[in-house]
Amino acid sequence: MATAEPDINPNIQNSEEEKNAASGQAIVSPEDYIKHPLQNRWALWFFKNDKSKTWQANLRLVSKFDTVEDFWALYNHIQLSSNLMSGCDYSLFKDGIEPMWEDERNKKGGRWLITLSKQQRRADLDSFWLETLLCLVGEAFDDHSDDVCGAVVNIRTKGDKIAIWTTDYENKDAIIHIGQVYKARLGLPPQVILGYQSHVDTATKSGSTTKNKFVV
Ligand code: MGP
Repeated sequence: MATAEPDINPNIQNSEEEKNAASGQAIVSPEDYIKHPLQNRWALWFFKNDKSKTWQANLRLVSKFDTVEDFWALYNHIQLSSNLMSGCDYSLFKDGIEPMWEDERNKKGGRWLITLSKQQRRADLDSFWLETLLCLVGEAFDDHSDDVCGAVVNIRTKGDKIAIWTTDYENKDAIIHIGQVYKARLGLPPQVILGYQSHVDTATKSGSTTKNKFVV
């Protein structure tokens, strides 16, 4: 009578592995050669402040990636933010969104802004920026990750800045969730207050500060 028992007699039926070993072929599992896909394709941009050019002309696309491996290859290849000259920026945005207020997905949007003291360039800048990148590529904001457009680090003598840009300053639930998760991921204590500002307000501000639409 036929049974459902597998034939486990090694003398009768060699496994694929044994057959390959006998024929000298290497065993390669798909894990070894298939890169790990990210949910989104991302584009890294670099801004270098050349005062003879317009703001937009100073912005350059560096590279795009959509796998974990290609993210690390790019990250390990480029300078740390703390080594950039003052006036430079890195921006990481979803493919198809330009890292500027004018883009369709940014023009009604805003940003959670981290302002760093001069001392924090040495202490926190690189780790905060890496954590920001990991929040983006790892889609850390649950159902609200779709609201994320990208992130920017500004290297400035007066104090560096890091921000996560979201698509709509009226999407309160998404903005608050993103702000709370981001603050926790950076390990910021409760007494540090993060502010969210619309790009419209930033672009039209008259003084040195822009009013916060939300805080966490
Ligand atoms: P910035 O580089 O974001 O900050 O904007 P910075 O250098 O710290 O200056 P501050 O004003 O915040 O103290 C500097 C200037 O770059 C802005 O005033 C704009 O002229 C220009 N700029 C910045 N962004 C993000 C944009 C943008 O998205 N579009 C355009 N057209 N200009 C921008």
